[in-house]
Amino acid sequence: MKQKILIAGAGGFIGGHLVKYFRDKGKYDIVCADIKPLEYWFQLFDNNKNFSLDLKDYENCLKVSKDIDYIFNMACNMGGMGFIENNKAECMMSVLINANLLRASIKNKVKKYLFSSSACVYNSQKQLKTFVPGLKETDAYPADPEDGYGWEKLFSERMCRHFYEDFGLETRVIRYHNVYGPMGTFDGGREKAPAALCRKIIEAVNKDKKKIDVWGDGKQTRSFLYIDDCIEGTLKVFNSKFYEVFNVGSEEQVSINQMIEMIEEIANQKFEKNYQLDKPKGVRGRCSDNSLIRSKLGWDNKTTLKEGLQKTYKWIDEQIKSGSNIDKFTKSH
Ligand code: GKE
Repeated sequence: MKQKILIAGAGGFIGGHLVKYFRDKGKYDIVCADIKPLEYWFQLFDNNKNFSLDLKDYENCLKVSKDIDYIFNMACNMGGMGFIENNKAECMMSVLINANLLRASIKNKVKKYLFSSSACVYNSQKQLKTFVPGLKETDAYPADPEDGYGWEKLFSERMCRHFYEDFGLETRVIRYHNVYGPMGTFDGGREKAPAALCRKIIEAVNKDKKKIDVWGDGKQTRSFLYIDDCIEGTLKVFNSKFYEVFNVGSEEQVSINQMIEMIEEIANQKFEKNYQLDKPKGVRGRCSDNSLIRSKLGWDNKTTLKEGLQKTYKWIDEQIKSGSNIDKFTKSH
């Protein structure tokens, strides 16, 4: 009997890559679920069971988790700063997905459940300066996370812990730090900084423009995790024996200006910057500290930001040039 895996949020960025990973292994029955209509899924494979439905609904959670061994819950209503800052209530509604999938996991005797949390749970007071020390897992408390989205993630992390302690469900929790790469959104309002800035520079090159828009003053910092490293880290945590939370991120902290310089090198062209101080900026500085996952699981980020940006830039450039089928990556669904 093949093991049966449910990927919730299979139509999204990390979910789509996870589906591909398991499909390439060839030894699993894969059930995929996402609220988006199938034509908008970033990666769609015919030989899986694909459900377009709303996992905020308990009955739908029961349906897709029937006879499932393992759940990867990547489903949530999210995006980059431009989305989460302006859609706090929508972001918080994702708590229903996690609550109902956890309940259904108990009912359907699921063996293990992974929840995708975020660096947005970290205490904002630790992220007031540029180039902050890396955030350790303990830095989420005392709680003062990103408003809306971050509170939902922190609450759902906590629910996973108590479903383990009270009901014995094996839960795993990962705090992802700004994951980027090919097959993700790059326009339309949900895009994050790496894809957005690659797209802006590609468009400037194509239209022979000399200036690009940048949100904030460009001095704010982040660390960005390439999707291949993200998938590897996800599997490490999932297959481990630990139900405590782990960072899965990069320790390569850069300012947005430094990231733009890397993209300019890839494009082989420099641009003037129009700094838009009224746009969503989020925290001033953020970076992962990987000490815990390095020491307990032997995982670390491998891809440099420059390497990851090269691949992302190339992919976005190809999408824009071909122009076919790009609605799903450029419109907010
Ligand atoms: N999205 C975007 N688009 N951000 C830009 C742009 C642009 O054109 N230009 C500059 N930025 C700046 C933003 O103002 C912000 O300060 C920084 O880049 C990073 O923005 P982001 O990639 O949209 O998102 P954040 O890192 O602030 O937050 C994200 O964190 C993740 C976890 O680390 C969240 O939106 C979640 O997507 C996620 O949980």
